[in-house]
Formats: sequence, C-alpha cells, structure tokens
Amino acid sequence: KSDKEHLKDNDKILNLLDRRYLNKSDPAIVKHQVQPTMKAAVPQRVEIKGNSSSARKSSMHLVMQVDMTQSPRDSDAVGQFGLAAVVPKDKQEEMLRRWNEGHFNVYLSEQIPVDRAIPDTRPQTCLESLVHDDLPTTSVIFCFVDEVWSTLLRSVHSVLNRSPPHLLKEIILVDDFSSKDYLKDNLDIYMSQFPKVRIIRLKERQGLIRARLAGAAIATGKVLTFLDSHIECNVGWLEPLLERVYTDRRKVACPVIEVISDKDMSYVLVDNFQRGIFKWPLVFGWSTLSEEVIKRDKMKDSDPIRCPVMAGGLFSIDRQYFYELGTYDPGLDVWGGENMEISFKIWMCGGEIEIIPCSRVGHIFRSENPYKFPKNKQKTVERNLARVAEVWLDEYKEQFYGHGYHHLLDKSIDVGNLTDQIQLRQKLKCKSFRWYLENVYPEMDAPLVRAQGLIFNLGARKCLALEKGVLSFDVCDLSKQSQLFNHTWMRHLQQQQSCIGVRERESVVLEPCDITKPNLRWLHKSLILSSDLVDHLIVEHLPKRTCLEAGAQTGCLILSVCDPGSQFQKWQFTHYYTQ
Ligand code: LR7
Ligand code: MN
Repeated sequence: KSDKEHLKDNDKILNLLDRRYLNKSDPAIVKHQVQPTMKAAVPQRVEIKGNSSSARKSSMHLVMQVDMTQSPRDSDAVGQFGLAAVVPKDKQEEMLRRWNEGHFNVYLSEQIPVDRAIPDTRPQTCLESLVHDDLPTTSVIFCFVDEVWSTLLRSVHSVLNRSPPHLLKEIILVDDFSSKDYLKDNLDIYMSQFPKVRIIRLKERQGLIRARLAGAAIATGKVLTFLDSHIECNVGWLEPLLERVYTDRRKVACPVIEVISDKDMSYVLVDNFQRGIFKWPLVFGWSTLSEEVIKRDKMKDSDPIRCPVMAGGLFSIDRQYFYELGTYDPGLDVWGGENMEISFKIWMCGGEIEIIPCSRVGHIFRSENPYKFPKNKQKTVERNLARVAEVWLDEYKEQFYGHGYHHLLDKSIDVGNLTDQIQLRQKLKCKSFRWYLENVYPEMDAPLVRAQGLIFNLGARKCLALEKGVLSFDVCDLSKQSQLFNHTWMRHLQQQQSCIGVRERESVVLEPCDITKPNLRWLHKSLILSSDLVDHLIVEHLPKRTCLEAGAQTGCLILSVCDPGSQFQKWQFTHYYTQ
C-alpha cells in the first residue's frame, strides 16, 4: 500500500479513539521520579575497525549489564529480587477474595514494589554480545482491559527502568474501554510523572488486535514493541531485540517469555532452546529444539531461535514493515488467533520470526481471562481462527476444520469479509502454506488426508471400486485407479471430485465433494473400544448410529444400524496417516 493508503487505514483505526483523552495524555511536567539508588552502568564502547564482519560500519557496545533496580530501594520488601512471596495467615481470605480481579495473586502483587529487582536470567554468553550504537528507537505499546493496577504499573516501570532512555521513544498505553475507575483519572495522574508515557482510550471495547493497531497508529518510534500489560522486562531486554530488527528490518524479534508465578509472584526462568510452534487446530505451544539440531548448528544458548509461530504478546517489529505487511487483520475480534495470523503472514511474505535469548521478559500466565468477552469466548476464537485458516492455509485448511471444527462449516457461521485479506496476500506475493510447512516448520505432521488407498471390506473380502459412476466390489488391486480412495480431513470418502454420501437416511449415493455438506462425512473408527482402531464407517450426521455395510448378497453398498459384530461393516484402508 502507498503511504497515503496507510494513513487512510490509520484514520479508520484512530476513529476508534475516545478523543476526549487525546490531549490529556500529552507530556506533562515531571513531578517526582522514582529515585534510583544506583546509576545504570555506562555501556562500554567498542570500536569496530577495518573489515569487520558486521554489515554496518558503525561502532558497537555491550548491552547494559546492570540496571538501577539491581540494587533496589527496599531490599527487604515482599517479592524483592523476584523471590516467592508469602501471604500471611490472616490475609489468606483477602487473598482469595481478590484473586478474581486478575486471576492471579492480586493481593501479593500489591505488596510487591512496582520497581522490584528480578534475577538477571540471561545466558552467560550474552555478556559478550555487542549491539550497534545507532540502534533505532522504539515505541512500546501496552494494550489492556481492566488490568490490575499494581501489575500495570510494574510493567511500565520495568520498561522505564530497564530500557536505555535514548532508545525508548515513548510508552503508549491503550485502554481498551476498561470499566475500572482507577484506570481513568488515577492512571492519568500517576503517569503524568513520566513524560514518555502516553495514554489513549478506546470509546468502545475493540479487543486486543484493534487496540494494538490504535497504539501503532499514533506511535512515532522506528520500531514497534508490543507487550502484555502484566509483565516485567528484565535487564538489557531491549537492545538485543532492536539489534535484530536493525540488522534486517524483516526480522521480527521476540524475547524469551519467562514466568511470573500467578500464585507467589516469583520470577521463574525457563529452559533454553524453546521455540513457538503450533499443532492442529492452530493451537500454540512451546517445543524444545532437539539435541541433534543444537549440535548440528553448533548453537550457543544465546543464538536467535527461528520460530514457526510466535506466542503473540511480546515482540518488536519495524514500524514501516508492520504496515507493509498490512498489520493485523483488523477483522479479528477480542482475543486469539492473531498470533497465528501475523506469524503466517510474516514467514510467507518474506519475513522471519526469532526468539532472542539475550532478551528476557517475565509474564504472568493466568488460568482464565480476567475480563469478559463481549460475545462467547469459544465462538470468538473459533471465528478468528477460521478467518486465519481461510486466508492463509490453502489446501491445509481442511486439516484445521478436520480437527474438531467441522461445525464452523455447517452452521455457515459468518467469518466476515475476507476480500481485503486475500487481496493483500496476492499483492505481497506471499508464498504458499505448503512452502511454509516445508521450509519453516518441516517437523510438522501435516498429511493432506487421514487415510488413503484401497478400502478393504472384512466381510466381503473385496475392495470398494468406483467405475463409470457406480460403486461396486472388486478383487483388490492397488494398480487400479478405480479402487483408490482418500479419507480426507473433511471425513470424505473421496475419489477425485466424487464423494460417497447418504441420501434420505437410507441410500448410499455419489455426489460432487462439498466440504459444507454434512451428509458426505464419515467417521472411521471402531465401535467397541474408544481406542483408535479403525474399522467401522459411521455416517456422521445421523442421530442414530448408522454404518456403511457391504451387502452380503447384492454386492453393493447399504446402510444399516451399526453392529460391532458385523464383519460386513468393517473397513480397512491400506494406509493410515494418523492414529
Ligand atoms: O479485549 C481485550 N483487550 C485487551 O486490551 C483482551 C485483551 N486485552 C489485552 C490484555 O489486557 C493483555 O494486556 O491484551 C493483552 C493480552 O491478553 P491476555 O494477557 O489475556 O492474553 P494471554 O497472555 O492469555 O494470551 C496470549 O495470546 C493472546 C492471543 O490473542 C495474545 O497474543 C497475548 O498477547 C498472548 N500473550 C503472550 O504471548 C504472553 C505469553 C503467553 C503464552 C504462551
Ligand atoms: Mn497475557
């Protein structure tokens, strides 16, 4: 898109803002500052001379090694140094009562200093890593809805205290229409001591995706850094992220996400060599790199780790590149799926996602969302994922729907208009999902069908054949095209464009395949055990269990009440790709 078009998009996003608050947040006079007890160590300069291997000629320096909270104001405070905090017996009740305000130990969080020290968990090798002197500036964007006061403050303080001032252009707080009073005037007053903090408020609940976009729309830093609003940035967290973006603007850099315990608020370091992955149906997860890969690539624990997908909440991206990529799909609502969307988009359209082990940020993982979804949570997330699948997964979208999301096709749920997203993908000339799987995530198990080959009937002791539009049985022969079928992710029994289906509850028919039609879907599993033994073919959409049967006399296909003992109802493919 041209710059003009970007501006138009941004205007749309800015219209979501509650303009009453826009000027209020402008830099105010510094009233009082949190008193540092120790100055940040002056970064040591290192001149890069002659033919350095570095692509750029500018000089480099070591990353900040100490921050002012390393030696905190109150070393005896609760939770200081990231240690576990204990709730006194007489406060247990209060603790439990307040838990649901944030679905973590809100009581303890309040006792802990907003600028507590946490252990520096960077691997040893990070001590030697250099960053350029002329790194780009960043705008840090926090969006939140009804965030707990103490954690929001601790998040902001951790950025202010542990980011080199010249790299931190601003901190943008985007209030996604919170209902809590303390997030209104009190927040404005508190933050007015920090000229770099800007607050914007949305006039309606938009969800984290459009809230982040509103923050991005007013950001002025060269790099956008998105963070969740219940985090603590660790020492030297920022420079390694910016360094990566600086070396290549198409690199999207994520910190290692460490754990702030929801129970005792302790800072827990996580294992090395973790990367972000997904499983069907687009479920995010972590996976440790294998020993072989680490050995093969001679990886140090400080080396960037390529990630098929990012967790979603914490990353730095070149601002202009973010807009070139078309930002997020603004049609995604509230929460969920946007991490898949941006990850596929980045990789398939020429970028890269990396975890940078020298950058570490703690995050409070909560068992439940502490805010309400305007509509049902499951439906919201499903709809978001369906948008992502429709735009990015190509032929693999059947795998998504096939892993428990068939119903999204049936009820013809409204995923909204996708034209812009599909056009964007074409305009950016993004690669296929198959390319992504082969090149970025080859470990992913992604067979295009569930089972394939001959379909052998145990009673008839013959194989199913489809000749001239008629189904029959024949002596099994792998070389005959007419006997080769797929059991697809849409649970179709399919040969080319033809699918075996059920009409009027009783007859077996052939129809053109159509993923939206439930009468073409067959469950393939054993009736007796709940294990994954494959034998019966059960009509999926009928309320009473109805099975596909080889008619003993007639030699054709019939439908019968499922019977675990009937051999004529048992079917076996020659090849199964999944259990
Ligand atoms: O409607 C909303 N409006 C908001 O502003 C809903 C949420 N939000 C804010 C919220 O206050 C928070 O600051 O958005 C941020 C993220 O929401 P969380 O903290 O409830 O999300 P999460 O930590 O449970 O989930 C992860 O997945 C989300 C999927 O949409 C987002 O990408 C989150 O940013 C992401 N968090 C992380 O990546 C941190 C590590 C978790 C893991 C794995
Ligand atoms: Mn979170």
